[in-house]
Amino acid sequence: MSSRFTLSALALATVVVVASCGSTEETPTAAAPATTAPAAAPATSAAPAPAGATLSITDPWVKTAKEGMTAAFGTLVNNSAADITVVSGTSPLSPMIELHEVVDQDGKMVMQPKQGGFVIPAGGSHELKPGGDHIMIMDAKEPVDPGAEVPFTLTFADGGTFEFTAIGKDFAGAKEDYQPGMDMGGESDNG
Ligand SMILES: [Cu+2]
Repeated sequence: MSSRFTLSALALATVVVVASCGSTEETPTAAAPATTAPAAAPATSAAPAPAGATLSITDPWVKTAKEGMTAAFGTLVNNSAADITVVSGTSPLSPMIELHEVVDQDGKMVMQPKQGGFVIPAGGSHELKPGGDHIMIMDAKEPVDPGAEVPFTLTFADGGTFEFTAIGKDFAGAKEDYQPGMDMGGESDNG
């Protein structure tokens, strides 16, 4: 009896989380297991739910830019019981999207592709922020204005995907991190 209540509460909580993010997130409708949830599923066996249905992002935004390099940020939230690894991303804004980290290289902060991608722990979150991990847009084909809506698709290690829309936002701090002249970790292209 009590386990049923727990399951119902969990299912409800999941629905609420997805609904609350509806304005910024496109939830895939494929493979929604809600209508066929087994009533007596043992709580210990964590079924491999489709990752796309269990990841969400809080406050997704992309730094405004005229063209060229910029980056997208937000907090990835894993609502599932298994780690989620994001291995790549795409956006109509640019043919070249990379997952970057910022590291201290001899006292100088440089960004570089993050080996293994972004890992969002089960039930946890992973913050993408200026000066830290970010979704790198290498070659924006059009300007990102304040308030612009930029769609992104993230792909997981298991092949699942997650789509969200980031909003264009001015950002003054850490400007040097995202300028074309920045040291890209070995690739010297100083003008
Ligand atoms: Cu970068």
